[in-house]
Amino acid sequence: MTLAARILCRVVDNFGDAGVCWRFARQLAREHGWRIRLTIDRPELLERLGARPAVDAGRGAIRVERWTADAYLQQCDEDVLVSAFGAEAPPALRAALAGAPPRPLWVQLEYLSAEQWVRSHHGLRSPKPGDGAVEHFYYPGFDPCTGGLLREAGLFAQRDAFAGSREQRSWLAALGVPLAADERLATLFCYPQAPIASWFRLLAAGPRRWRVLVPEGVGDDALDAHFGAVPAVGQVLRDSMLAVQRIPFLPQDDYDRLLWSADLNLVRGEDSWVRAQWAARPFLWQPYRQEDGAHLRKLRAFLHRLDAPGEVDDAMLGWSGDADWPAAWRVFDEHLDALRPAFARWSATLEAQQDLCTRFAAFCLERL
Ligand code: TRH
Repeated sequence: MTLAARILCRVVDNFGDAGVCWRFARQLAREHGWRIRLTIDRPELLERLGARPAVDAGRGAIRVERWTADAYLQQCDEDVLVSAFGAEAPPALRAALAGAPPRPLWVQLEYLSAEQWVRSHHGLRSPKPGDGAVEHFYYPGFDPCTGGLLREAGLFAQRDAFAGSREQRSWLAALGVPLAADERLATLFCYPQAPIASWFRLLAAGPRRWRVLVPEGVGDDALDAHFGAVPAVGQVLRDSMLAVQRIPFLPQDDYDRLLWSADLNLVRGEDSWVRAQWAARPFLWQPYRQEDGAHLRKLRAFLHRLDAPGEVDDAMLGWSGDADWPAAWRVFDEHLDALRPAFARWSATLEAQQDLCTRFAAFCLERL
């Protein structure tokens, strides 16, 4: 049975909230035939991510609408109401959930974490004391007891056909990126707290040649500090063994292609983190910084699951300011080729599990 869902998304910061909601909407429509109404306060972000609601919906349908005044959000005619990342239903819509009507099923889509507690919280229902409305908690995660990870059907086959292909070479050439046997390629998507300046110094000193691709809007202060300039798109700045190339912020599907092309991906937040795992190549993840240090707990929980060699742990902790970064980088860099199989194995382990949208569709059908 195909369903209809309304997804509420309020962008807290950056691209992740919109990025995850768009991916989720697209896959439910395309692969499960759902009719989706995505109500989002900053729909212009979807355009930057390359979203094409009219053509991307496959056998389903996607309508994107701007969340303007709360007043027009009075009721939900769909089967499922998704509050993404804590997006509160406005008062009139919230009142319509009182007494837990059979429809809509009200689901809180939560942030991704590798922590153990996610297993016991996923799927819980919580009746509201005031009016009997019932919310259901859906936690993405890394094992079968959680809500899973967003992964489109056929993604790995696309990746494997692309990597090393002629198409890849011409795609990179169109982006202005040469592939050279004696130069490693990295992509850099991080928060400003990362030790970017220190990394540039380390890379410049060698011993290997690296080309670092930096999307617009990332690392501007560090670029300015190291090179005395913030490069324009397409520009390449050099310092000894290091070349830094500014690239445009790409549509999501092209960003995947980029991750499938690099020797190392530096990613952040939630969605780019997952995409780097699907690339089956070495990556360093920087979690979104939280004042109480919760981001480091999340990082450690993930490293525990990844169970990779110690140099991976040290490098990720160093990149997030919780280990000696220069020392960790030197070791990581030296062992990069040997570390690659560990990342490929991790990707394959996760592939063996059902993806988030398949689990989500079953979760809703069981409860409706
Ligand atoms: O943008 P982010 O920092 O978003 C974060 C996280 O979601 C975090 O969990 C949340 O708490 C915080 O915002 C408020 O990082 P994330 O999650 O990786 O999202 C980036 C999106 O941008 C992702 O969908 C990939 C996409 N992207 C492109 O499409 N093209 C690009 O060139 C790049 C660099 C990213």
